[in-house]
Amino acid sequence: MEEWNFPPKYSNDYFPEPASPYWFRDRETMDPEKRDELIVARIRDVMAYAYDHSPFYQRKWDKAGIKANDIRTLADFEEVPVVTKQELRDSQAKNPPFGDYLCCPESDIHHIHGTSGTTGRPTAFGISRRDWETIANNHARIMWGMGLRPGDTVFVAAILSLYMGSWGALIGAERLGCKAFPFGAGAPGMTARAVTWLGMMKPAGFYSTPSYALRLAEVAREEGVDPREFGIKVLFFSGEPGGSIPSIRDKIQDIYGAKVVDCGTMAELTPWMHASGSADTEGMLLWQDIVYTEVADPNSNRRVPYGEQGTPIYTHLERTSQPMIRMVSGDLTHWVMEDNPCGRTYPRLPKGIYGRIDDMFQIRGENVYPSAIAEVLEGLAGYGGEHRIIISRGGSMDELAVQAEFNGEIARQGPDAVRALGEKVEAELSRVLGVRALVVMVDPDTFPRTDFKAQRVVDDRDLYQSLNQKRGG
Ligand code: 8LH
Repeated sequence: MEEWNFPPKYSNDYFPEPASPYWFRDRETMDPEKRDELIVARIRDVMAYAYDHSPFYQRKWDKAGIKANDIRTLADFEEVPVVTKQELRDSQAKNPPFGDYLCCPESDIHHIHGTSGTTGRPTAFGISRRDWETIANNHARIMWGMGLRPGDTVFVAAILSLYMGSWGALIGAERLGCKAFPFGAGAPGMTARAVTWLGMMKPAGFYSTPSYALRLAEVAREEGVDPREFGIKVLFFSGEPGGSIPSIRDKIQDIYGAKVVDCGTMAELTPWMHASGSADTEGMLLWQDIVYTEVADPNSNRRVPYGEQGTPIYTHLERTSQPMIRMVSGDLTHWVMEDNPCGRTYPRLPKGIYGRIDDMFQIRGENVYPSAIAEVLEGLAGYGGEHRIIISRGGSMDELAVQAEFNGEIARQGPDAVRALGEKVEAELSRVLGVRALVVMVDPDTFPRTDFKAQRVVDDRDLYQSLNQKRGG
């Protein structure tokens, strides 16, 4: 059962040999050049299919003068115009509710999900039953690679609503033959209840955002529970940077006594686990035979060489309801092609996805990512677990201020310890970022915690001025 065709055919009772580290050995370990040839063939298949079924792709490619059959190499594919989130929103506004890139009859839709739509019109995902099963099979395969096995309990600690993260983890666990536990998140008091349930169920697998795993550990400790008692073996995270940031990953691994696996791209690109680490390989592997990923120059939308940084552009090779073909993410990462400890022959994102181009800011000529600040803070003993990043303009240049919590231990030691920690934070930030930040230490638990993705950047000129005055600047 290791076919690789478009549309894909999966048998829902297939399992690899129990001792195999791979679900589909050939697909995962084949010569990358051979895989690239097969990817080109799959790209032609999916493009021909999308052209036949969707006015959206017809318009786009007719205008660019491109046909599926023109694609003979991966370099040819770089000529295909990218798809943006805005185009999807426009298509859905004109052709409600699923847009004219829906490639299956509306009657085939089995699940509706969507973006949160906190700004502007949300995007609706119409997922056919066939695709739902494909996603489940893809995710089961990748979760097998993380070391999860049939019979394991998998605890899903993310909201089960519009968000595809939680559902993707859930259906992967179901297909893998796990005891799937859709615990959810987001209701008042739910984190304390999660502590109780984790203690009762002792799951092998746990899914959430990295921020929420840290939050949960704080609540467990407040309840007098050591998170190691949950007996978790694998924490797999998506939704935000963290799982591939060494200081955060190591801290969480230490707190839970479990392995952290980073995964996840975009809801539109579900099966979103197609970028995922494995039991033996850190960072994220690009499972290119499921979704073909190019790390590209954001100006030219052409691939950058391995070793360089760019934005991921994604192409579904197995979806048939709303296939995304060269969807540009606006995220930032860098990719490498090396031998991977797990033996899979995929390219890898050693530092995961570090953030969005939109979230990057420039301070005196240096590019600064919020995740780099989190990385520094999480690596310092005495950090209280939350912070805010304030970008402002003090005079003619942008300025950076960081409000960081100290922990209870530093609070007990008194003001000298707080001051010393503040100086350490300032020195470390300046060493790592290459720019000076105004650092203000704040009491433990100053900032609210999140049960989803952390939002830490505040773009606020007035706040900068008042903090600077408070600090005597
Ligand atoms: C990430 C990561 C990651 C997502 N490291 N940044 O959770 C996976 C899917 C369902 C998801 O979060 O989709 P959504 O809500 O469309 O958000 C996509 C964005 O989230 C993506 O563009 C990234 O900026 C971020 N993200 N997983 C770092 N493992």
